[in-house]
Amino acid sequence: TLTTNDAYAKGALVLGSSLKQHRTTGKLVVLTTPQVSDSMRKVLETVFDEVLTVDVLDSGDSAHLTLMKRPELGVTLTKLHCWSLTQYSKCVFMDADTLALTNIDDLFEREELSAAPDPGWPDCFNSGVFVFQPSMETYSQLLQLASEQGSFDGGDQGLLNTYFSNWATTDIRKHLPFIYNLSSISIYSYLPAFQVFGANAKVVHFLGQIKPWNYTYDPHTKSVKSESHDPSMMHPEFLNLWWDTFSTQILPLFQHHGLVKDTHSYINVLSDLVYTLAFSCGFCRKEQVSGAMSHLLLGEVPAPPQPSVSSEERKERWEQGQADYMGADSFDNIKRKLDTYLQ
Ligand SMILES: *[C@@H]1O[C@H](CO)[C@@H](O)[C@H](O)[C@H]1NC(C)=O
Ligand SMILES: *[C@@H]1O[C@H](CO)[C@@H](O)[C@H](O)[C@H]1NC(C)=O
Ligand SMILES: [Mn+2]
Repeated sequence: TLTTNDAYAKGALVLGSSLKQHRTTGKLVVLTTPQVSDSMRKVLETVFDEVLTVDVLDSGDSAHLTLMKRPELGVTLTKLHCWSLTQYSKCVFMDADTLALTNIDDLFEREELSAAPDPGWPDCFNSGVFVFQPSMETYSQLLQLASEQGSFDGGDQGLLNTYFSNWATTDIRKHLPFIYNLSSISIYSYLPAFQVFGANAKVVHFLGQIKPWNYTYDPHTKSVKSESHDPSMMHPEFLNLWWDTFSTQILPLFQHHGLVKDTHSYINVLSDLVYTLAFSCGFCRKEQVSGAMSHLLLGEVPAPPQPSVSSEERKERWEQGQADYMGADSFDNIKRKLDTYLQ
């Protein structure tokens, strides 16, 4: 897989952890760019066998020259580096926003280039999951194509579909079943099919702008919080599974590597304060406080609201036990206020 920042690294960690949970016999390799922080890199090293840094700007090879001509292809060129992993005879690339639901080692029986059809244009393959064979020759041909023609969609999928242009017609064995790239979108665009075939899904791909790590998760109910009109909520079980994997397998690694240690002890102090305050006003149960803690811990706090009532009114409501938990009196705002005192 590939990650270009710390947010996608969370996805990569959950993906790697899901593959291990399903006992893959393959080695796990993640390509990273220099934007990934050192502490995140340490956590990646505990899940992946190899954590490689790819800096297209620094590489001084034809990838760098291509980038000079076509700066829009930055991430695409990084991804192409997977063809240079010639220490391996065959690989499966998986986007960092995918999750394995079962063992998928049978993919290694397929030949380059095997991929699932793209639901948007089924004669193109989707480049989120594909089987390939590392080769410096293919790598340099891909780079040459990139510099001469660019990519028709500006990304790797357009470029790869141009290079492997006979994918749709020459060998049906290179068509991975759609269940290897079950896009979360298909769940609602073709619900009857999902109800029949969804249970066989092997890989789920969280498409779109909002990724699993953008949701807020409640560890007590083991479910993500979301607007009811959010289409992903029709089948939240995949999102909940992603978060369950993240909170049980990955979060302890973050704590172990000090990524959340400071925040954690800080939250403990603050939560005691808030709990004391809340308790003395008699309106808040411990659960509500810990709910707020998990928001903070996972970095998903609601946007600070604009105060619509005067400070006096707020104080009055607070004292009457009518705190605006999700708004003006959210944990985040309380923390911000306490920060100003602590500083
Ligand atoms: C899966 O399909 C989506 C389109 O629905 C595509 O954007 C994505 O890259 C594909 N991913 C995989 C894993 O093939
Ligand atoms: C999702 O979260 C990442 C960082 O955690 C952020 O950079 C990105 O803008 C968020 N995306 C959306 C659509 O909220
Ligand atoms: Mn993706």
